[in-house]
Amino acid sequence: MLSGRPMQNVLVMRPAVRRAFERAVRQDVEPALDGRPGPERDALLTRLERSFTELYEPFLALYGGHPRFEPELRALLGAVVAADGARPAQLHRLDHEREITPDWHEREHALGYVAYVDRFAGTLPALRERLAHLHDLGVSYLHLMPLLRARPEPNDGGYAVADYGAVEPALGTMDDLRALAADLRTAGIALCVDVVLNHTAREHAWAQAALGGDPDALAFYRTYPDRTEPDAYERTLRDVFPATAPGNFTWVPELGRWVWTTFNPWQWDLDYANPAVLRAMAEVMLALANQGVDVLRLDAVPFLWKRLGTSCQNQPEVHDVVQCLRAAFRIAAPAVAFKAEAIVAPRELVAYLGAGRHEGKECDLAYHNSLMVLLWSSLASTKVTLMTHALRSMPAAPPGTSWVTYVRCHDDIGWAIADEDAAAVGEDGALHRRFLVDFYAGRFPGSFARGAPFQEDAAGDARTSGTAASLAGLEDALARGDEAAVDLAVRRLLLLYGVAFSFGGLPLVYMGDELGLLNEREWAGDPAHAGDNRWMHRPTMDWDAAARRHEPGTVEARLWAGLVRLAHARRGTRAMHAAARTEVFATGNEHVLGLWRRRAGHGVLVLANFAATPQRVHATVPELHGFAATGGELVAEDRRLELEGDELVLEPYALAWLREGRRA
Ligand code: OTU
Repeated sequence: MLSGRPMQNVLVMRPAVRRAFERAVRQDVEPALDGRPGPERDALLTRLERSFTELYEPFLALYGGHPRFEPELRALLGAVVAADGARPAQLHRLDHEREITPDWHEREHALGYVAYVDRFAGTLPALRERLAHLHDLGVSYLHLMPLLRARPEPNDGGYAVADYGAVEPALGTMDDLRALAADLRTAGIALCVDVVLNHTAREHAWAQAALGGDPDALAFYRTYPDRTEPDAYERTLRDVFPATAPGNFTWVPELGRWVWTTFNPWQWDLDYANPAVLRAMAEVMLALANQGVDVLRLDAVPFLWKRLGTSCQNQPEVHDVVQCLRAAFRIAAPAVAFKAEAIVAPRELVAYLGAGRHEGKECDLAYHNSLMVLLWSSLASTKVTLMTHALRSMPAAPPGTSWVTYVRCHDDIGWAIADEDAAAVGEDGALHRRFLVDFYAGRFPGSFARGAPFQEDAAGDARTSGTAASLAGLEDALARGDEAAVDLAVRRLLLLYGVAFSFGGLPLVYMGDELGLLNEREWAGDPAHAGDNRWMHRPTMDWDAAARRHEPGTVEARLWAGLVRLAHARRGTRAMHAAARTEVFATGNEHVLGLWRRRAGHGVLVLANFAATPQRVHATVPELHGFAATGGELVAEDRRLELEGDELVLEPYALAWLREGRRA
C-alpha cells in the first residue's frame, strides 16, 4: 500500500457492488454449487468475482428501476452458474488456453471463410467431409450462416429463428453441430455462428405464447394498441427493406396490436427494456457456446434499444446490453469471442469494440463495412483519394480487438459513404453513391460489372447485389469470351482480397469467391426468395469448379493460387498481426493506395493499383515512411512491381507487399 490508499486491482469493488456480489454468492451461487468439485467451484467463484462489476453495473443501469430487477438478476446469475456447470471439460480447457492466447483471432495466420451449410455441403454431417477444401485454403475460422431452426420460408436466410435450441432439421441436429465443432477444433478451425438477438420469428415459442394471450410473453416484444406511438417513432426511423417491407411496425390481427418489426413482418423485435429478454438471450447464447461454438456473430446489434426521436440504432443502452452479455461469458465461457454485426457509421462502429467506460468489455471483432464499401468505390472510380481520406479519419480498433475485413458477404453493399468524406476530396456524396449503384448494375458506360440494385426506393437510392466475381467483371468477360478482360477481372478480385488480407484484422473469404463463382441466375425461380435479390450472390457451391482449382490456367486455379499465396504471405509476415499499427498514406498517385503496418521491429508496406493501366510511384514515397524501395522482400504478386529509375512501376491492378524487419 502506497500513501495509505489501497492498490487498485480488478477485484476492488465499490462497496454497493461488493454487497450485491456477496448477497448473490450467498443466495444464488453457493447453493447451486453444492456437489461441484472444489477446484471447479473456486475457479468459478474467482471468475465471478473478477467480472461481477462488469455484469452488475450495466444491469443496474438498464433495469435498476424495473420491478423485476432483483428476480431477473438472480435468474441471470443462476443461468451463468448453470452454464458453467454444464460446460464440457474440453471447453473448460479451451477457456484456460485462450486466457494465455487471447489474440488467437488476431494472429497473422488467422483466415476466415463464410458459407451456408446447405449451399456449401448440404448438411452438417456432409460438411465434415468438406473440411479439406478449407484446410487447403489455410482457413482457421469458419462462419456458418444461420443454422438454427427457422420459420418455414420465407425466413430471411435463417435470420427468423423459431427455436434457438434446435438446428434446422434439413441441416442436421444439435448433436451434428457439436460433432462438427469438435472436428473443426481438431483441424484448428474456430466455429462462428449467428445469434439473431434483435428479433425472433413470429413462430418462436415466445411469440406464440404472446399470441396465446400470455402477458409475460407479450412483454418480450414491443407492441402497441394503435398507431399513436408507432407513428411517433416512424418520424425518425429509416426502413431497412423499403421496397419489400416498408415501415417498422406490423398489424397483427390475432393480437389486435401493432408489433415492432424492423426487418420483415414475421421478424418480431425483442424488447431489451425488459430484463427477462436479456436474461433469456444470455441463456440462449451460453447454451450455444457449450455446443463448442467459438465466436458468436451478434446480428443486427445496433437495433437492440429503441428511443423516441432517434434512429433507434446505436443507443448507449445497446452497449450496456452487450457488456452485460459479455460479462456473463467471461464468467461461464471465457473462450468465446463476440463479433459485432453493426453496419453503421465509423464513429458508431468503434463503440462496439468497447469505448469509454466499456473499453475491453464488449466485442472482440467487428465487420469493417467502410473498408469493404471503399474497396468497391475505388475499383469503380479507379481512384483511391476518397478511400485514403476516409480510412485515415477512421478511429483505430482498440487494443485487444480487431476488424473483420472482407470483400463480399451474403448481404447487399450499402453505399455508406459519408457526404463529409466525399466533400473533403471534392466529390458530391449523393452523385458518387448514385454512380456506384449504376456502375455495379452495369448501367454506367464502360462498366465491367453485372450486379443489380437492391431495394431501390422512389428517390432512386439503392444498394447493390452481386457476387464479387460478377461485380469485378468476370461474368461479363466470360460472356464476351474476352481473355484479356478475364485476366483483368481476376486481378481485380485479387487486388480487393489483397487489401482485405493486409489491412489489419481477420480477413474473410466469402464462399465461392475463391473460385470466382458468378451470380446465381435462377435465384428468382424460388418463390420464397423472389423479391430479395441478395439471393443472386448466395450461389450453391460448384464442386466441379472447385476441382478445376488445380488445373493450370483456369480462372479457378488463378484465383485459388492467388488467395493461397496471399494467405501464405500473411502467415509469414509478423506485421500482419491485427495488433500491428496501420497507417494509410497518400502515394502521390491518385490510383495507388498505400498503407504500412508495424509491430515489434517488423514492418510491411502495401501498394495497390486500382487502375487498369500501369501506375508509377516515386521511390522516395516508401522511404518517407521508413521503408527502402528496394532490398525489402516482395511477398505478393512479385512480377508486378518494377523499379525504373527512381520510380516504382505497378502493373494494372497490381498489389505489392514490401516486407522489412527480422525474419519471422
Ligand atoms: C443482418 O443485416 C443480416 O446480415 C441480414 O442478412 C438480415 O436480413 C438482417 O440482419 C435481419 O436479421 O440491415 O441489410 O447494422 O445493417 O443487421 C442488412 C446492422 C441489415 C444491419 C444488419 C442487417
